[in-house]
Amino acid sequence: MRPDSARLGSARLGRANLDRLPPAVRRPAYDRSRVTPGIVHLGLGAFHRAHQAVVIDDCLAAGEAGWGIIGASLRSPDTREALAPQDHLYTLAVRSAEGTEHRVIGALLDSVVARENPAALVERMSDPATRIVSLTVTEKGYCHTPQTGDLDERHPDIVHDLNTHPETPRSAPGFIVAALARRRARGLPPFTVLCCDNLAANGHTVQRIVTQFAALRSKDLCKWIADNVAFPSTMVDRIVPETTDADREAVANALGLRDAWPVMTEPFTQWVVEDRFPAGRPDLAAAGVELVADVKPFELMKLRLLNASHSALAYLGYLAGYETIADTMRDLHFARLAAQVMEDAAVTLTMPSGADLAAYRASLLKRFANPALRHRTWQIAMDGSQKLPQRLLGAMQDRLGKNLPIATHALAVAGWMRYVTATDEHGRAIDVRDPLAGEFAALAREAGPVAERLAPALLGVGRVFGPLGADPRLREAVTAALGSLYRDGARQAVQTHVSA
Ligand code: CS2
Repeated sequence: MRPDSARLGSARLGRANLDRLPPAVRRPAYDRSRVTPGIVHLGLGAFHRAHQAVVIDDCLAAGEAGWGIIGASLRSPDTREALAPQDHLYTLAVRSAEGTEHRVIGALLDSVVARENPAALVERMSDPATRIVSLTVTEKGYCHTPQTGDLDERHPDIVHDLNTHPETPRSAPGFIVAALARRRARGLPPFTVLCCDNLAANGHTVQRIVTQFAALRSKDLCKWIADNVAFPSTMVDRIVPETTDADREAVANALGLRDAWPVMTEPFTQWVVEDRFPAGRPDLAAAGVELVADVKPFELMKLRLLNASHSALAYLGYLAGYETIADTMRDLHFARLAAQVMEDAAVTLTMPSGADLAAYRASLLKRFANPALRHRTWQIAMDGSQKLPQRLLGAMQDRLGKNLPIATHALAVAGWMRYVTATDEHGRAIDVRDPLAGEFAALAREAGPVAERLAPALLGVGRVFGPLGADPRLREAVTAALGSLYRDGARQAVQTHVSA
């Protein structure tokens, strides 16, 4: 037993002991027993709990008692097991150089594990009270090809859901279509589908995936969905590192109670949403959400400035031996590289009206450098095959269209290539997490550590690069950058690049 747990005993955060919390800890400012569910959220990870659920907590505090959240984990029971014994209450710890603020969130009312009981989730989504189904299932959770935005009909979960288990699915598109079909059969209006993942044009993309899936089940259902279901696009932004045991200890010390799964985040939070909710919505604007007619400029700004430079720092920083983004940013050459990725991407963007590019970029650099946030480069490096197109490749294509150089983005892509070889600069294994990791490792084995062979081999993976992979200018730039990584190592290659 750790000394802290001994001191704190086994008292666990829960409904019964909310008033034992120290005064500095904020708690739900409403009567939770009066709150009823209005939202089903798919993908009950830390990101949702540190972002949308906090906004909903504010809405509940403003008296909108009909918008509580039922959270669904698609696969793992871990979150339910951590949160059910504490009445689904959990702590949000907001960290900055100035210190940590703690707040207990009450918006999550219950949770389900889809894999254990898919029928119960479909039924919950089909309940007349469910008016919004929101999602944070990560890029790969949509079972699509990021390069084209189309449903991947050969994805094992899609095959499972379509061919044999339409009523007890596994995939996010499978659940949405099963529940919409049931609502239609019962004469109920549909819910609004609210994608909160970092996909390009996320609402449109999910609409396309869902209607493609539905078309494979029934033409009529597909038409009903196309005519009746709203898929507003959203831009969500808050940095949420994985919770560690050290974080749990720190939160337990601040609360005087144990919380099995608190979430750690930064002070910054932003949510921009297209205002299309035919089935109703809480007063999101009163909770600080920006409701707009078109999210696209916000989305592109975030993907190409924040997420692109995040990925560049993650791959190259990891290779250089930095554990976190803040560590990477302390190396001024890497900080300059992040600024350069943003600068090069900026010329491909139409900024949202009213947005101040210089201030936005400065705030990103400051957020990345937040010393109190231990955001691991390894965490962000995950699932690159699903992230590269919307973060880096779109901007490269646009720059090539304007005959502008792409060396900075090429270095980031080369960093990804070097990373997915699964062996670091000291010959140690890298734990590469990516649905295509096996394919990348096989290509890397075949090519060997030779930029001229490895770069074209990986650029030939059509599901990631599409036709852009065949562009000779891209091939040349990426091969040169990968060559510098093999020759000099990531630290030196970044320094040389930013000093040129
Ligand atoms: C990160 C994002 O893990 C990643 O790929 O780039 O999760 C990033 O932290 C969020 O999009 C910030 O809003």
